[in-house]
Amino acid sequence: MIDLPGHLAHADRIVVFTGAGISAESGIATFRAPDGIWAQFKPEELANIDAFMANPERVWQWYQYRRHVVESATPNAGHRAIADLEQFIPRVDVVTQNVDGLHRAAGSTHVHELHGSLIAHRCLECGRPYEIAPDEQHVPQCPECGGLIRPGVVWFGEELPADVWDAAEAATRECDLFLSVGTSTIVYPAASLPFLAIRLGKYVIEVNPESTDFSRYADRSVRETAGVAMPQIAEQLYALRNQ
Ligand code: BJW
Ligand code: ZN
Repeated sequence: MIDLPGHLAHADRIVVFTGAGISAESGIATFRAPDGIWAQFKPEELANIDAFMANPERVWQWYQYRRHVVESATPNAGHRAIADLEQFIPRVDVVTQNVDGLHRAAGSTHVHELHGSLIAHRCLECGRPYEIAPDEQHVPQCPECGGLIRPGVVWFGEELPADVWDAAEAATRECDLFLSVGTSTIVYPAASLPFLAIRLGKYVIEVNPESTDFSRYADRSVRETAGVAMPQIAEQLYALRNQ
């Protein structure tokens, strides 16, 4: 059992900040593990605009493959425990770096997708959203301006969507408890949020089977997978509020 301090009985606003590790138990590979997405493909080769411009078809195929993986994945016990927090915590903001949509699929309602979505697409030229066909094998072109259609994710060197970032930062400033779950905490500006929470004196719990650059700053490090730890944390918070 994970013992949490009694003052968390009054945690009415919780931020759950997540990375690829929360979806590992749904069968979606993380990025930086030895068998992860980038063991074969380096981010600088695929997850940036230069790579797309140099070889749009190659980048498109890679995202097409990942979209298929995500479409057949379902939320795991970690996603579900986070969604269940809404049953007894007045406000739960999920700030995710993930592009797989599994937090919404699990039922979380305040989800801030910092790095966009694998399912959304837009025109590279005019920015209009574009609905892709289920099996779009080649890079489509925008019916309005002829521009190439790109995945709606945030690549290296690109700004995060300003409205999403502002909401994530505001939620961090206003929360009583900040959970950092399944992230290596190395990609910025997202990784600055747990550090901001610490600077503001929030209680911060990290859930990760491995230690990270952030671990020594966290008030509590839980060395477990999200699928094991999150249901226990949710259960503890429920017990604290109802004792
Ligand atoms: C488990 C588990 C289980 C396993 N349970 N846990 C210095 C040099 C060069 C660039 C920079 C620099 N400093 C800062 C930058 C900028 C750059 C950056 O941060 N680079 C760093 C790598 C150094 N950032 C950007 O470019 C960002 N934009 C920006 O800064 O804009 C301003 C600007 C604009 C113009 C010019 C200059 C500045 C944008 C970043 C976008 C990141 N996008 C990606 C790809 C998305 C699309 C796609 O999916 O293809 O987002 S990168 C990739 O990493 C993805 C993830 O969201 C992100 C974070 O990874 P995450 O989620 O932490 O995954 P992993 O794999 O790293 O970790 C998984 C963890 O889970 C591990 O710790 C495991 O132990 C754990 N785990 N199983 C719980 N069961
Ligand atoms: Zn267009």
